[in-house]
Amino acid sequence: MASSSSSFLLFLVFSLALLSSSTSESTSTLSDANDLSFTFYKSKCPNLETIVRSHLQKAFATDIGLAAGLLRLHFHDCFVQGCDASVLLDGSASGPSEKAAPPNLTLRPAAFKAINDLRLLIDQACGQVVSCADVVALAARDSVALSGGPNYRVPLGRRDGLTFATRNATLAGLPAPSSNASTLLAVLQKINLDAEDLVALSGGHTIGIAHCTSFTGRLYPSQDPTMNKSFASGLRLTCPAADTDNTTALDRRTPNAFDNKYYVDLVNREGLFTSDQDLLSDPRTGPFVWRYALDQRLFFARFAASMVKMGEVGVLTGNSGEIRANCSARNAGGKSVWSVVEEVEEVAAETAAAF
Ligand code: HEM
Ligand SMILES: *[C@@H]1O[C@H](CO)[C@@H](O)[C@H](O)[C@H]1NC(C)=O
Ligand SMILES: *[C@@H]1O[C@H](CO)[C@@H](O)[C@H](O)[C@H]1NC(C)=O
Ligand SMILES: *[C@@H]1O[C@H](CO)[C@@H](O)[C@H](O)[C@H]1NC(C)=O
Ligand SMILES: *[C@@H]1O[C@H](CO)[C@@H](O)[C@H](O)[C@H]1NC(C)=O
Ligand SMILES: *[C@@H]1O[C@H](CO)[C@@H](O)[C@H](O)[C@H]1NC(C)=O
Ligand SMILES: CC(=O)N[C@H]1CO[C@H](CO)[C@@H](O)[C@@H]1O
Repeated sequence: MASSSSSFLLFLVFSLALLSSSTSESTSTLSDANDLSFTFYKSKCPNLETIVRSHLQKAFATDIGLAAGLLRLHFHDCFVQGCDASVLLDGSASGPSEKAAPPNLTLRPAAFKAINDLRLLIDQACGQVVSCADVVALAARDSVALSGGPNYRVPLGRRDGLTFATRNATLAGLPAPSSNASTLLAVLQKINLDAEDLVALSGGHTIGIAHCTSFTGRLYPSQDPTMNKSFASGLRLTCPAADTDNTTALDRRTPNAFDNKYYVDLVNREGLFTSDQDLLSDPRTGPFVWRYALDQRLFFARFAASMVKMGEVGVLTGNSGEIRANCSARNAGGKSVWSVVEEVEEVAAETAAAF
C-alpha cells in the first residue's frame, strides 16, 4: 500500500516534471477564458449538471425568489475580482469580505445556502472535484432556464480564489443603481464588456426584487422626471418614506418569469433604477433596448452570449486557486485531491529546475 502509493507519487512527479517543462508558466497566472471547456467534468463528475438542475428545480418550487438570488450572486462574483467564488467567502480577522460591502447586504442568504447544499450533493456523488465558482455559474444558468429563459451551455473549469475582495474593490466593481449609462459603460469596459453586453445583462432584472432604499432617490425629495408618473405613484405607496423597509418587483409586468418584459418596462419609463432607465435614453444603449423589447428571441440569444462572456471574466484555471472544500472558507491546506496534485507539481517543478 505505502510502496504502491509512493511509486505512484514518483510516477506523478516525473510525469508532471515532464509536463511542467513542456508547458509555459501561463497556468499559474490569471488565465484566458479559453482554458474553460464544455467537457471539463465529463469524466470527473458526469452527472454534475443533472444534480444541479434537479436540486434547484425542487428548491424553486418552494422559493422562486431563490432563482433571482442565484443569478445576482454570479453577477456579483464575476464583477468583483473575477468569477472565483470570492463572493462566497465569509470575512476573517483580517477584515470584512466582499459579502460585507453595501451592495452585498441584499444578497439572499438562501442563495449562499443553496450553493453549499449543492456542493454537498456534488461531493457525495463525485468527491471534491468541482469548484464553487463553477457551481455558481451553473446555478445562475439554471435559474434563468427554469424561470423560462434561454438554456445555454456553460464552459467549466474555473478554480476558487484564495482571497476575498476588499470592501473598496467591491464598491468599485459593482456600480450603484443611481449610475447613469456612461458610468455603467465605463465600469463594464474595465472587464471588456461592451454596450450590447450591458443592455443584455441588465435584462437579468426581469426577475427578482429591490428594496426601497435602492430606488427611492428617484422619488424623494422630488420625482425623477424620466419616471412614468403612475408608476411613481404606485412606488410611493410601497415606499411611503425613502427608507421604508419594503420591496418591489424589478419587472412589474412578469416579476418571476424570465422574459423580455423588462425592456417593455423601460420603453414605458417604468424602469426601477436610474441604471435601468438610462439605458433607454443613452444613444449608445437605447437601440438595443428597443430591439430586445420587440424581439424576445434576439434578447435570449444575446443574454446567453453575454452571460458566457461575463462568466469568463478573470477566471482562475489550471493550478491557480483551489477547489474549496467549504464554499464559505478557504481550504485549511492540503485537504483536497487537487491541492495534493498541486503540491506534487510544485515539487516536480523545483526538481526540474534543479536539473
Ligand atoms: C448593470 C449594473 C447593475 C446594477 C446597478 C444593479 C443593481 C441592482 C440592485 C440595486 C438590485 C436590488 C438590490 C436590493 O435592493 O435588494 C439588484 C437586484 C438584482 N440584480 Fe442587478 N444590477 C446590475 C446588473 C445586474 C446583472 C448583470 C444581473 C444578472 C445578469 C443582475 C441581476 C439581478 C437580480 C436577479 C436581482 C434581484 C435579486 C433578488 O431578488 O434577490 N443585475 N440589482
Ligand atoms: C477605500 O476607499 C475610501 C474612499 O475612497 C478611502 O478613503 C480608503 O482609504 C480606502 N481604503 C483602502 C483600504 O484602500
Ligand atoms: C454620469 O454620471 C457621472 C457621475 O455621477 C457624471 O459625472 C456624468 O456627468 C454623468 N453623465 C451624463 C451623460 O449624465
Ligand atoms: C409595502 O408594500 C405593499 C405593497 O405595495 C403595501 O401595501 C404596504 O403598505 C407597504 N408597507 C409599508 C410598511 O409601507
Ligand atoms: C406609463 O405607463 C403606462 C402603463 O404601462 C403606459 O400606458 C404609459 O404609456 C406610460 N407613460 C409613458 C410616458 O411612457
Ligand atoms: C464553512 O465555513 C464557514 C465559514 O468559516 C463556517 O462557518 C461553516 O461552519 C463551515 N461549514 C462546514 C460544513 O464546515
Ligand atoms: C448574505 C450576507 O452574507 N450578508 C452579509 C452582508 O454584510 C453584513 C455586514 O457585514 C453581514 O451582516 C451580512 O451577513
